[in-house]
Amino acid sequence: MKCHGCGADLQNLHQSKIGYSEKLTNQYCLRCFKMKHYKVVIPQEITPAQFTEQLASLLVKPNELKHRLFYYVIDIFDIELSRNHYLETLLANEKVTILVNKVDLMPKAVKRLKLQKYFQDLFATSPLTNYQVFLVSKNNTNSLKFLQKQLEKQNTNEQYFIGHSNVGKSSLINALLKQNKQSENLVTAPSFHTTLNFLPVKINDYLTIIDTPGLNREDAWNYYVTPNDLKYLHFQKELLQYTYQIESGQSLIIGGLISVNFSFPAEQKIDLHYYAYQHLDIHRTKTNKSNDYLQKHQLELHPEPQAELINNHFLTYQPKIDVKTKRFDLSLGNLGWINVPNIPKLNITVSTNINLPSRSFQNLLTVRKPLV
Ligand SMILES: Nc1nc2c(ncn2[C@@H]2O[C@H](COP(=O)(O)OP(=O)(O)OP(=O)(O)O)[C@@H](O)[C@H]2O)c(=O)[nH]1
Ligand SMILES: [Mg+2]
Repeated sequence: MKCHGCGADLQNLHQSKIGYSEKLTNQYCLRCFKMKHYKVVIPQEITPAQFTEQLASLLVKPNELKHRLFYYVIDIFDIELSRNHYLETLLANEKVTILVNKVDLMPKAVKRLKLQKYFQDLFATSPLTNYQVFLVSKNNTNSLKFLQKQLEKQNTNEQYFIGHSNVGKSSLINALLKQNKQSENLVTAPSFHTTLNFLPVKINDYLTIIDTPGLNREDAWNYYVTPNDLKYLHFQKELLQYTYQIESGQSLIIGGLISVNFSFPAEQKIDLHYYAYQHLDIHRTKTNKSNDYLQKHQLELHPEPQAELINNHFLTYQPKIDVKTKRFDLSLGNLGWINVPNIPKLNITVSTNINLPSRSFQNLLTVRKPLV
């Protein structure tokens, strides 16, 4: 028997291992039962490499007799970090539907067609050769109806929802269950590695979808914030656009995590648009005071870093502005993104006193063409 929440094989021998349940006839393992009913985050001892292997072995062994389809889910609020380039290489010759999830977070004024084109272009430089893009959200009925139609058209029970952990694979399948008046069995959470095994889910008489464990994310803000503040990284409210007129030598401090510092030839001010969660703490200060401010207040700001990860020294990274568009986005993963004018001699640095590998810090910051 598999747990209906996470797909793990139920076992009643080892309480600390995956799939433990007192009775093998239970619908849920103990972990899922607690996560579902008490909304607590329960990390599970897992070896994420196994998930990748499991998925890789499925992908490298093409079964010509079977008609398999892959739905590669990414998170519109965390585009760069929710992509998995290894997975894209494995999928290169498969027919792939890219589900750009969580579009409910985008401001209503943003044209859906424009977003569609953005992702179509973005994936043109990926290894994928046969793909289509759908914009979806567990909170958007129209997108779910459209998705269900597409899924039902395929005459196969081998349709896999795959991708990184936390992009919302199980949430989308739950939303399809709800649309079909079934109970939303799958367990979902703002923490990583909720689904632990492949799990076929019957949506209706014509449609079964296979949920899969999310691939491991090497770099994510989730690893550095207090568990209680994961809600600042995963939320259900439309993003707000904050506009700042910034002078050279000013910084924006974001949560208790980073300071983004701007410098450019004096005299002028620049307009920045920050797209962020409405409850995120953003504070403007002079760059020469920003480190002091962060150190002094960081345990009062949200998202709050884990206290034991705070260092005495600051790590600074200067993202390379390598796009030619008039404006660009400095994407900060699921802390949102700052839309900046691409003026000559603009210098942006980002500092943190969180103890994180400098490679990870770089990966958490991306310069890209403007999303909106
Ligand atoms: N705003 C918004 N949040 C979403 C959406 N879909 C999922 N989420 C949130 O994203 C987080 C992760 O969702 P899950 O469904 O558990 O993600 P998953 O891909 O199944 O993760 P794993 O099981 O670890 O692979 C949860 O906090 C969800 O509430 C969406 O369409 N919109
Ligand atoms: Mg899941």
